[in-house]
Amino acid sequence: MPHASRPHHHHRRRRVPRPLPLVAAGALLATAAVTLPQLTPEASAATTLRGYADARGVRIGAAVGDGPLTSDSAYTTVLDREFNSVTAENAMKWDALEPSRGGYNWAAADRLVAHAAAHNQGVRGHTLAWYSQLPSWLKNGNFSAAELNTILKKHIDTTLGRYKGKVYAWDVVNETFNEDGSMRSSLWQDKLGTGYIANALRWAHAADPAAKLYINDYNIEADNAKSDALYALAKQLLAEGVPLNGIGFQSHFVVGQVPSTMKANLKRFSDLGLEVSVTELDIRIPLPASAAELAQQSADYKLASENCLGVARCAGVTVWGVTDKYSWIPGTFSGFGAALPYNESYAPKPSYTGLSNGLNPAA
Ligand code: G2I
Repeated sequence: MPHASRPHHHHRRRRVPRPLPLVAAGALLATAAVTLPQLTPEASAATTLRGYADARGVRIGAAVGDGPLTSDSAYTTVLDREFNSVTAENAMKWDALEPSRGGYNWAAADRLVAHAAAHNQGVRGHTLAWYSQLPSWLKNGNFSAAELNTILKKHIDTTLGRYKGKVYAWDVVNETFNEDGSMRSSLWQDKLGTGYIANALRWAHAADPAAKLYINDYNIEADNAKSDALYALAKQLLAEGVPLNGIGFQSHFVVGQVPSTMKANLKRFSDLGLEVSVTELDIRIPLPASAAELAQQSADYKLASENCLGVARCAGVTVWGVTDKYSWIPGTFSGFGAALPYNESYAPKPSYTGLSNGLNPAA
């Protein structure tokens, strides 16, 4: 079976028939001759984030840290109830997978992939060729261009080979542009030139032909110099027959600042025939967050998710974490936080409702 980016196929494999949406079940109640599906726990899950996403055939994902995954059952309860997709927040980055040359550490990545399989969740793979979180043997190895090509191909072959059929989409390259649209300096760019992107996509396609292959970046949600440069690159790669399937819009926003051009910008990529996904959504607030800011954040979550889901080839939305308890924001943006749909005690915030309404076309 081809490996689909959308979750329908999971449902076909379910033992329990997929419950009808509650509205439809209510309509059926009126016609007494029809046997209702059993009200399984999944039926009440219709009003969860994943219930709405499943009903639309799209992904609602969360970035998952290995720490909370292995130590916090309140965390996994919410993760498994609300999300039909997971992304490793760090466990599939190069420094995590191959800390010493040839010395692989798959444990945390394997745990997440196994968890996802057990909870009927898809996995987004993150990430293969990036400037950051490279192991020091690679960063400081002074490799020639030929050696780096071999190393990158081996990394892609090994990683995609291990998870073949278990990862529905890969962020093959991550964060390749400067804000002005020029190519960002990185180990790959500096030694191999921009051609490494096409090579990485081709190698990834050969290693797992069913996985959707993405270029992922931040500050490309608006129509701006950076997204223009990415658009030109994407168009060129497609014209050259390079297996590029999608663009990931990270969407690390500040409250009240979802770009007004976001939907039109995603649409122009979708119109190229590419999938578009929001891959790392969070919306940070200066602390302490006021009620007005939390309400604005809720509207922002709704708008950001609708900006993607309202575009033809939107595959889904992933939030960069589940709860404010583990978010990367306070550690990086001093004085900011409260960026996610759940607070530190796992109470849903107004932003949960905003995201839920964004996923639910009837809201
Ligand atoms: O920076 C936010 C995201 C931007 N887009 C790419 C994503 O991969 C990136 O994720 C963040 C993680 O959320 C952080 O958790 O990437 C950071 C590193 O670039 C992650 O932080 C790192 C810490 O800096 C390290 O000190 C730590 O060892 O997490 C590592 C693992 O816990």
